[in-house]
Amino acid sequence: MNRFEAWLSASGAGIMVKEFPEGTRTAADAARAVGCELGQIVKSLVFVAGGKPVVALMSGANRLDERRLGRVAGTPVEKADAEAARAATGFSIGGVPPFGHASEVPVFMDRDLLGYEEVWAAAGRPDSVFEISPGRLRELSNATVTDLKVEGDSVSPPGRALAGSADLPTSGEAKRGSHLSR
Ligand code: 5CA
Repeated sequence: MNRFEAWLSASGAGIMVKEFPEGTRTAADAARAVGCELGQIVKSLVFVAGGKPVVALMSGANRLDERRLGRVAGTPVEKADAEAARAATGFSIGGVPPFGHASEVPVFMDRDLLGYEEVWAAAGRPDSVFEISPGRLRELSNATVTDLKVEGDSVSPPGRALAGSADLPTSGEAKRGSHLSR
């Protein structure tokens, strides 16, 4: 039992951890293993804001806009390196859970996660995840729900939802004059 599983059983939250030998290290790996939408995977991303760690829970379909996180955190943020992420949460990247951290870390949550009935988050290891409703996720992580994504990510305009969506560049990477602009 890892420290997160110990936290879960002590919490009495009744959450079941599922292990996937094929690995759930990245959001794409986790979505493939679980057989859910990428957007249902919760990325627990560790940042440093004014020297203090903060965690952002992002839908797997979205990229985090660091300026937005900085605005809600009250000071500019930068990505924590692997050691800082581990020091703050007690877990290694690829398995950082959304709550049950080693220290009191403020948590911010991507509003888009509320659009799913159930989501899946890392359970302390790169091969384990658990299913939870976004409302319960918000409660247990004591998260502030806010808009954190790079605008233009994940939501396909009507009529474009399927055709060619795999080729769509994410907004920050969209090139002027790409084949997509008509
Ligand atoms: N288990 C999966 C799905 S729940 C998971 O933990 N995904 S994750 O997105 O929350 O964690 C991987 C993230 O860690 C990457 O998106 C990236 O933002 C971050 N990361 C990966 N490598 C590094 C690194 N060397 N230093 C800092 N951050 C990193």
